[in-house]
Amino acid sequence: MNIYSKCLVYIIGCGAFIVGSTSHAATIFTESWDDPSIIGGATSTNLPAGWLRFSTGVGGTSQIWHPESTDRFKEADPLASPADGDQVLFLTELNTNVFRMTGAIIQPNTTYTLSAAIGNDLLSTNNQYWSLQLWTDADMDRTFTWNQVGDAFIGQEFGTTATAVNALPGDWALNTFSFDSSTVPNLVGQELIVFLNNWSGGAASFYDNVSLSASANPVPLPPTVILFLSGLGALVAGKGVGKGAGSINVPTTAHPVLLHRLTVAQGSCAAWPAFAVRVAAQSSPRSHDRSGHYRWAGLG
Ligand SMILES: [Ca+2]
Ligand SMILES: [Ca+2]
Repeated sequence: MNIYSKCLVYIIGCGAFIVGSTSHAATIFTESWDDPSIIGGATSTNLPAGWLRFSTGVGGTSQIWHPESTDRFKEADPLASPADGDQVLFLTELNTNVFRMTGAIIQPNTTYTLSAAIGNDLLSTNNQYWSLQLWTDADMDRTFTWNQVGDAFIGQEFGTTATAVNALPGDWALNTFSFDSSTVPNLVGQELIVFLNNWSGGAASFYDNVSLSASANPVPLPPTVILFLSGLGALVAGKGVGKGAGSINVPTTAHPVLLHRLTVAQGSCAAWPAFAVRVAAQSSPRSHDRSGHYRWAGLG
């Protein structure tokens, strides 16, 4: 098999894998805290639609802020990426937080990703006590009632963990928390809740570009489809002379469009993509057996 044939088989084989594994993330919501708009330099306690307060620490605030000067962040009007727009969510003091009932009901075999730009401002001493949390409305009362009453904590990205990304002072960094519902199937059917917190007194947390998305987990192609695409690659590649053991049977009625009927003889390679390479290493069909199958003998 020349290098062209090998590449062709690999390309077709890879195509089979990509088709089988591609999924698209669907956005459930995004929040840039820019609506309603407030004047430069001002703060507002009016949260955007959909957001509610759960608790506010002593002396703390949960508010929208429109930084106009660059005393806290290096860029303002607009903010630097991965933040954007002019406004942010600003939380201060112990366990000051907001939550959002997402309306998203957890589906099976789906990965949910919560992401946000997290700011490290130039004036605060501690900006590392933020957290991106996912909960479910386990008691189904359509609001966030914490686990003391019955809602369920799924998990979080917390600012002091090793995987968290804390920006340099004056900058922003993107952080995410992902949850695969296939790992906790008992949560399927419950509503997702997004919870944003500032965990420590004397600390401040800045959030922008909060988003939640859902992506169906990849589903492997059925073996027959992989065989079809791999076998098609074998036919296109044609005259392989590579080494290989085993054989592959093809119905005598086979036509390239019917290659989904390919069956792998016992003992031949079944693992993909090795299978595709092995098939391509076979010669053109030489004979067929009594069961009506063409047979490519393994080549030495
Ligand atoms: Ca913003
Ligand atoms: Ca609840």
